[in-house]
Amino acid sequence: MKTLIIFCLVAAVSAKHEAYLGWKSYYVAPSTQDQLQSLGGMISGFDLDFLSRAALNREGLVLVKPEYQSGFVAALKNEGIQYWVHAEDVKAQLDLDDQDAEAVSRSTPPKGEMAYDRYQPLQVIYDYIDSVAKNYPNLVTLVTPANSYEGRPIKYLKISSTNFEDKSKSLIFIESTTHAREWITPPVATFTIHKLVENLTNPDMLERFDWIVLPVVNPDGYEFTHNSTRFWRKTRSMDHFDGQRCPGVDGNRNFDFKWNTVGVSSNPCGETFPGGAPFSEVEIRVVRDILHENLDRMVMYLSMHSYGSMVLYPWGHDGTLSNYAFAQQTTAVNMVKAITVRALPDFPKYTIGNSKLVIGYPTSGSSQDYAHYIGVPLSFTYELPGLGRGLLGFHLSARYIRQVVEETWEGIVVGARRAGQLYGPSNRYY
Ligand code: 0X9
Ligand code: ZN
Repeated sequence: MKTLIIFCLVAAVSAKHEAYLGWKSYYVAPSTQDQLQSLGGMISGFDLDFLSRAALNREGLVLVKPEYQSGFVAALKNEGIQYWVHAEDVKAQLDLDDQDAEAVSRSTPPKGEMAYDRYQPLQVIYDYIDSVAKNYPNLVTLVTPANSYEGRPIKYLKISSTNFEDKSKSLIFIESTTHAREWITPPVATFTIHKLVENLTNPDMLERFDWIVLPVVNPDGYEFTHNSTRFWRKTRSMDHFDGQRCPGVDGNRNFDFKWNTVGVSSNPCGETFPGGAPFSEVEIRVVRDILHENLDRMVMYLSMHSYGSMVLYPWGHDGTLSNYAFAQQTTAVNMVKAITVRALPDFPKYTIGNSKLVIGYPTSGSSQDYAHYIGVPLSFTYELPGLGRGLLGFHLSARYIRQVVEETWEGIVVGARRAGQLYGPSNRYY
């Protein structure tokens, strides 16, 4: 009996991440704008899945399925794009990552508390949100506007020292985990809540601003990455047929701005499938509704993603700049300066700029562009720090979570101040 149990345990461990048998991951380092663009052009042909976006002289990390590896390598050679193998065996690397995570921490925080020494499952995040709302009723309102496709509640917090009643205050909206696998993003959101409610070291953040923080836009996908497929990116909706049934829509292609025009996959099984219609996804309608309901006071919107150490701004579909680009650029520079003061020396430096120009490929239907299009003056996509040369594994090791959330908070504070100065009540010139 004992032998049988041990056998079953071993079998269960080795069966994990089986979907990635034979997959490889590559670092790719384009060194000219032409190379960056041709790399972008290879995405659909080789069904590339970028875990970390490449930029000029900034290597990206890309997952490649077995059937495309030789063609992809040949195309890189043909274009003269520098590359090297990151993991010969993606499944084996994922197993190693799991061991690393275990080595950092095995403990679950007490119910209602948050810890930053491991990536937390959805329930821990939700227990934390619930308990903050319960313990600080004068500052925090919990909102559950809808359930996800699979029926999980989508929860966000409204944080305000004046119960959202002082309409002269500016408002900042932060959301994360549209992309399920980007596990460093919910800790950044919960740490923001912590710094606004439980550990207010920057009181002007509450005196001058109201906040909306939505830590998990895509709870179904997030659970799926924990329980089944580590690199799941999309939602889990099942509304789309294409001969075969493929679940999921890329939430960051589902907004109604230039929807389904560029930088999308028309194949429902593709990673950047934009859905059957704009706002087809209930999770994305929640983000849309928050934007519209608070538009008159919203001075800054931050959409948290990973990886790449980048702060990006509109327009993503064609690389042109909006009239607010100078303010976006200077705000991003200020945020990044504040982050850099606190950053670890061996982490990649942040890159700032227009999203298409920085990552070399267009995106349509993104939240960043939609928010700006409807009138939020400062709208940014953060690609949080993660992998870089010398950092192994597939996601930021849990030992760096605290570092990233703390440094990112410094950027948020500076960004909020700048947003208030530029577009706050006494200075609304938009
Ligand atoms: O492709 C995306 O949606 C973002 N990168 S990620 O690796 N997190 O998937 C980048 C989006 C940048 N472009 C716009 N926001 N328009
Ligand atoms: Zn993302």
